[in-house]
Amino acid sequence: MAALSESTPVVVVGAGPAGLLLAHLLDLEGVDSVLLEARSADYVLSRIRAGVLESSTVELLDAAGVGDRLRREGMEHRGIYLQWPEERHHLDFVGLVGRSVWIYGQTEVTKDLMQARQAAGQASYYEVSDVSLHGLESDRPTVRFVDFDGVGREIAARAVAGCDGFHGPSRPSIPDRVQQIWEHGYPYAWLGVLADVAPSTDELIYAWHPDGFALHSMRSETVSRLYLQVTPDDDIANWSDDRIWEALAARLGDGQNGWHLTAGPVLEKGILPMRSFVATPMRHGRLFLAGDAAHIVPPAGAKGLNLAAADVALLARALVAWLRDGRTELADAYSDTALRRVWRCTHFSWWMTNMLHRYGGDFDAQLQLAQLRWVARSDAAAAALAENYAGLPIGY
Ligand code: FAS
Ligand code: PHB
Repeated sequence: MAALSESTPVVVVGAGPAGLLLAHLLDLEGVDSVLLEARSADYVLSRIRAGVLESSTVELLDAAGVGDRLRREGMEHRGIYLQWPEERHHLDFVGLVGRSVWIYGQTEVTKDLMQARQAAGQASYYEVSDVSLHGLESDRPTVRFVDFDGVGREIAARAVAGCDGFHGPSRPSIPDRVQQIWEHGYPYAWLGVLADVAPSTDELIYAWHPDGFALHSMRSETVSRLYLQVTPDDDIANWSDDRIWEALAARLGDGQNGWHLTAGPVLEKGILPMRSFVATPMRHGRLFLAGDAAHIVPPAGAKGLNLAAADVALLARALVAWLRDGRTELADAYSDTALRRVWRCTHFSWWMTNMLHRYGGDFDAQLQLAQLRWVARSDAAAAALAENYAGLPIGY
């Protein structure tokens, strides 16, 4: 049976933060889109992912009219703590570079954007399958898929936005002859826990320790998010809640200068692999990639979600200029412009990861400690970290 067909200016594949934010930014400028998502909305909302928003991301969400709840329920942080045995130093981002960061879960950002999508009344298909992209090198690309009811559909568009994450169909739709892949693996992973206990710190603690890295983050005044460095092949079954809290206490310096880590019920735990990955170019014909579909960064720099937001801020401007106003220069420059920030954030995330995770021998450890002392004691070095962490201006 022939597929039901329709057309729209932009098909957005993927309803993660990149796809939802792009569709919303386009809608604000009067550019219609159809959003396709393989999972149910509830499933997308149930995923525990990022939690730190750069100031540029917060400004973007504000400007897009979806920042109110963030401002009400999010937590503004002036900076972070860097920790190693016997030492903990606060880096005051506001003092160093005049920019703060906000703690507001990716789940909450996604919820706000889904509500905005609903309010906009634009077409969204959840729980689709067999998504395939066609005619990307023509001026009338199409996306085929099977909808929730099992009906085959085909949507013709002027542009396709691949916001379908690392495992989506968009990036692989770019021919190998055009695409270049840059990849770097890490000999460790993160064990992450979500715990129903008030954070034991007012701002995030990044800790270097001989046993491995640890991070004390949070989601609210009552829910903590914490991470431990583990080996990539480790199994979560090896980690009882007690063992997790013992390791966190040791690595975060429980008892140091009277500070104590308060343990609590573990709501969710899992092991997160780690890699740096960049696919270039981020545009091929009428296909534009954004977010994890084009790049993956290790989470130590808290860049994943923020880089996705920066991509779609650029892409929305480019598509509006082209599809509504007939000007193609921003769309033609999209890949090069976005990749400038992508490589900056890829470098920063690699640098934070290498500085804070145990690997190699004692000489490597001494180099890491020398680097940490430098960042903690040199305003110039601290400002460089702060500038990258708090977020470079969109369009950097
Ligand atoms: P996403 O992966 O969020 O969204 C892509 C969407 O496309 C998904 O909803 C997917 O279901 C959909 N899709 C896939 N295939 C499809 C198809 N065939 N058809 C239709 N839709 C399809 N960053 C941090 O800073 N801190 C963290 O702690 C952190 N934790 C993370 C944990 C995990 C397990 C992962 C994977 C990432 C984590 N990140 C973290 C990074 C994360 O925040 C990403 O950078 C962010 O989700 C990127 O957003 P998107 O590009 O929208 O991709
Ligand atoms: C988180 O809160 O999930 C988080 C915070 C900072 C990171 C990574 C993850 O660097």
